[in-house]
Amino acid sequence: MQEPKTDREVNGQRADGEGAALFERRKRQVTERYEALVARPNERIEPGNGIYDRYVNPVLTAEHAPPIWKYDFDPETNPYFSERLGVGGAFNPGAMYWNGRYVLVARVEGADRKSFFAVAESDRPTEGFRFRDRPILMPETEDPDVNVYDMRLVQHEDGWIYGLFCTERRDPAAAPSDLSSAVAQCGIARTRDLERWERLADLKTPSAQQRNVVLHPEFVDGKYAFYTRPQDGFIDAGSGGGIGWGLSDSIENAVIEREIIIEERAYHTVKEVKNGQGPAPIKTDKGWLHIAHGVRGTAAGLRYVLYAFLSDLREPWKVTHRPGGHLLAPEGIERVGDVSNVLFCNGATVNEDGDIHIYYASSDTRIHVAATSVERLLDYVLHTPEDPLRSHACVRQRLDLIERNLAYREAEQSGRA
Ligand code: M1P
Repeated sequence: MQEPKTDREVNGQRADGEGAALFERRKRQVTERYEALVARPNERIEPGNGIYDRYVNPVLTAEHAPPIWKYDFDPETNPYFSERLGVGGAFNPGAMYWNGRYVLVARVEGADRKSFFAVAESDRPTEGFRFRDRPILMPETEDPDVNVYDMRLVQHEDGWIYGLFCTERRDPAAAPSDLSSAVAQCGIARTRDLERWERLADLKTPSAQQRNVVLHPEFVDGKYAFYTRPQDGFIDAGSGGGIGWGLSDSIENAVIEREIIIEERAYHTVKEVKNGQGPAPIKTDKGWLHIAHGVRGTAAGLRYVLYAFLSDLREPWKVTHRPGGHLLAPEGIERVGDVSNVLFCNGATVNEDGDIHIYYASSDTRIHVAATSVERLLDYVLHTPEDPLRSHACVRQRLDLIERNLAYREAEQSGRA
């Protein structure tokens, strides 16, 4: 059968079956392309930097959204097999190693700019992620969210899996002509199976707005403990000096009365403008391993990188090691997307072998993975020197490394090493 070439042909020929041929052809092409993408193997990029290994392909993108989320599969109502509900991005996922599988709860963004959450899983950490058939229909509170995003998944010692996320609503104090001002707060939901979610009250804190709030996985002094990121406005952290910490008696109606800053912003560093806790910290015998994002201003706009730090095992609000500079910064294609020059991470997994997979998103568009281990990240945070905050001191720090290497090389050459 000859395939119709023009829209008029399709409309005119639907009755004799040629329009149906075009529908079937497009459906087949779209489905095959989707299945090939989901099955695509991934490859480690060698030699890496010794701290972690990047992978060639993103693990989850807008194209991983199943065709049934986007297309109407009925030829009567969709003769061209056209997209009806587009998807523009899949990024900033919460992550969890759960029952031997790698689980991501991605922030999926529709073409209408609204984000929603969806579970994607694989039995391999670096490839094979497939979304479940249905995204999460997150229950609302009495004050409905306009937008929800950036879930931090935490398996808490109380037995629940919590999802803490940003809930965004229009600023009720905004003038009628101001259609941009928003208020960000922390939404809280819990589940046992990632299917049925119970929505709890939004977190209350002394700060005007909150984003990047993370639940600590263990009780502290018998209370629920939170990493916060107080901010004056929706974008501007303002007097919100960095990553905060607070305790709440209850999780059903979580209230932080006293919020302290435990990880401050600092002039001329990667966290000059703002910062935020990434995933829940990873417990190790040397302390809690944290991955965070730091933001600085440039002539080209904000630049988001990831950095790491270690906090005390018994007093997790006390930071003990602050390696200088970034852990991961946008490279190559990662630098380009809906909001360019951004790496963001709110999900990492640890398996029974101590392998860590950092699921980071680039430029608010797609999700990548970096593979490392508890040992390697601990080595990084324990042995990377702090940012000495001045060029002169940075050169001294580097000269110290160079001198030790030159001495080592000399010893090696003379057979003493
Ligand atoms: O666009 C970059 C990031 O901006 C926000 O992060 P922060 O509150 O730290 O500025 C969030 O909206 C995040 O989702 C986004 O990736």
